[in-house]
Amino acid sequence: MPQLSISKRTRSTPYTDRVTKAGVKAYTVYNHMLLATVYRSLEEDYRHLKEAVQVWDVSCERQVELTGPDAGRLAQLMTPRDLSRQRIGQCLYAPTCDRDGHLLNDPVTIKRDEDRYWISIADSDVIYFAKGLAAGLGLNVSIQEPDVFPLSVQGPKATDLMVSVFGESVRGIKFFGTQEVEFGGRSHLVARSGYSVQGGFEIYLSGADLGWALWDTLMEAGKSLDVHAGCPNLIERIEGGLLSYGNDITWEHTLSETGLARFCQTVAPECVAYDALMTQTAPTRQLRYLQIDGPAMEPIATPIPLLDGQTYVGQISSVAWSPDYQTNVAIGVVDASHWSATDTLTASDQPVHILPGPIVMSQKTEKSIIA
Ligand code: THG
Repeated sequence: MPQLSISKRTRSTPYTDRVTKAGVKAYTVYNHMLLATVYRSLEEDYRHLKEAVQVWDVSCERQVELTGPDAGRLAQLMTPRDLSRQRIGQCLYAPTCDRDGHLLNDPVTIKRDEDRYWISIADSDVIYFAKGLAAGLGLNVSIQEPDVFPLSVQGPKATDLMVSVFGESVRGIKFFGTQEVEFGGRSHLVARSGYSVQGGFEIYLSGADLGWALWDTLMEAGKSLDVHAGCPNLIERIEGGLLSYGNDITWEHTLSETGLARFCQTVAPECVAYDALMTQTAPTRQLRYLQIDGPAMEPIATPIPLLDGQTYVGQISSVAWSPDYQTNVAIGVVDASHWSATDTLTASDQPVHILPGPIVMSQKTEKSIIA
């Protein structure tokens, strides 16, 4: 297999030394930064994530920090999701759209203060969009990538591990809520969030110099909980319906094609996409959660066609064999003409079924307690 040449452009993180020592087997590049994809094997990582607790280096979830009197205005220009009632310390999944209503990113936006926002981005250069809007509109705001490196703690034993390191108070953090914790003589933001549906936390480490200490402290404290280094798991995230920007959703898709319009029921008139979203017609294709009958399929590097007979009716962007559901789980975009198709769709000559939602619907218990 070809190797990935690592250099300054494929940025390392404050945890990379520990990730390497933990035996990482594969990396991807996300926001120009290393992101582990496999430690033991995709299936072993999956099983362990569902049973124990993992520490993930998700430094690549870079923060775009907006500071100044126009920070809130800029944050709202970038997303159709209404931020007007967002409380300080609250996280919101707030898709970024351009003036045509196309999706530029699907970040988590955190209101740190009245005039300070963190946009915790997926894999695209949101900072240029922010700087362009600020320059074009003459906004009074400073925009930078702060010295902040998220470390995620995910799995059913995540709360036990977090409590043992940061104390009982983190137990009280609700889904997409946050709290400040002290570590290494500095304050860091902790959120109940993360790119799995097993539940967990994200620690926004402030200051790269504390990376090894934070990693080692969590690993030491988690020994009795069978803690292991982990990473976003392809199988688990498809089962849970978590979308991957650049794979499942891209700038070629409109907000409604991605299904993320459900987070933007009230479109803020202040956002740049407002006119486009108000005048758009019904989508002719849309993202769907799929099941593909066996045999087990390998992960794909490029989309595969979704067919009805010989007719192209969409494409599959993510797929994995699910050991728990004993089927392939997938995400893809399907033409409107085939949203009700039953038993006629195929991909790679295997039968495809459209599901009403992610195959896992019941495990998201924490979501019932919205911050
Ligand atoms: N955490 C943080 N930043 C991130 C990610 C993250 N930036 C990049 C990427 N992940 C952004 N994409 C997502 C996708 C899904 C979710 C979060 C970020 C997510 N979705 C839940 C869902 O769809 O069920 C909950 C959404 C909600 O109810 O608001 O959590 O993981 N910091």
